[in-house]
Amino acid sequence: MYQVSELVKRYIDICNDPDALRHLVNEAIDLFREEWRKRRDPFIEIANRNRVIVLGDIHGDLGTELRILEKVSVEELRKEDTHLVFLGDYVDRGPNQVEVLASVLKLKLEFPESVTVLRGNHESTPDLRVAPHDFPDELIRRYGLRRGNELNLEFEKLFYIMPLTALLERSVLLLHGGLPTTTYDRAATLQEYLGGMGPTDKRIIRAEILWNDPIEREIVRAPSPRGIGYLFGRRLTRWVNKRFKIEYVIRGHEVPAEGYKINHDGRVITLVSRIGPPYFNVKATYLDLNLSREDWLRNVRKSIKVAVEQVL
Ligand SMILES: [Mn+2]
Repeated sequence: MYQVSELVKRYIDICNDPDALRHLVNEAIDLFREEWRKRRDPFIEIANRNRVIVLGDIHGDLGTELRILEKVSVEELRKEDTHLVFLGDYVDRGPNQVEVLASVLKLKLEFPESVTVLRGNHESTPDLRVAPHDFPDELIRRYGLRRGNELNLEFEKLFYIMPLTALLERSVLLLHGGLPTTTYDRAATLQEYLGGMGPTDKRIIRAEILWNDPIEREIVRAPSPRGIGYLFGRRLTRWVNKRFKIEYVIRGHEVPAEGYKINHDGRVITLVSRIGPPYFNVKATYLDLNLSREDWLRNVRKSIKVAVEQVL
């Protein structure tokens, strides 16, 4: 009986071997591609689990990742009793960005039915660039110019096909940034809302899911200070709730000082699962849902747990 954190500590050795790392990325590409092929919906469905753990942005903070994964046993994942959801932003800004991304991919490959790895806006591709983006520089620093650049191209291929959304028990939507606005009032199904009704929709929706943030105004959307995506308002969240029976949206993307924040009458929950510069949050959190309880849906907010607390 051992914990997932122990497994991760063994996994990260792979980061010292660029060939093994490249092999891992290619295996992950094959797996994501296969999953897209089998899936009809734009979202990943997660159902019939006793426990679901959700992590927000990690940004290279391996220490916090380990603190969270030491609460989960390997056995739980193996039995498909527990499901792990990662909300994206594995890389940039942190000391162990390669380790964090590699460990998450290894977990996905080892337990494909028990792990969901969503894309964040820092899983950047040439058509959707994030700045500052120090991941390519980190790859060059560690593996040299030629190998670093080769690896970066492989990672970009992977980022293109990473999934964007997951749906838990048909009532909790998991994504990195926020609810898309472009199919508001047009989509009749959640498939149309998240997958779009044409190729133009698809591109815009992808950017919105990765970049949007909630705002406490009675609107659908407003321009975002990020220069990409939108701020989505209470009216949009209410519409999504009424039309698609989505009770909660769990997302990362922002770094609340207390490790989490609540918007839109409790329906939008932001988690951050990292600590340290360049941010000033004093707590890192994660969500630990006990779905074997009949009232789990009413206790989502109470299922936010503190992983690390900064002692000043
Ligand atoms: Mn982000």
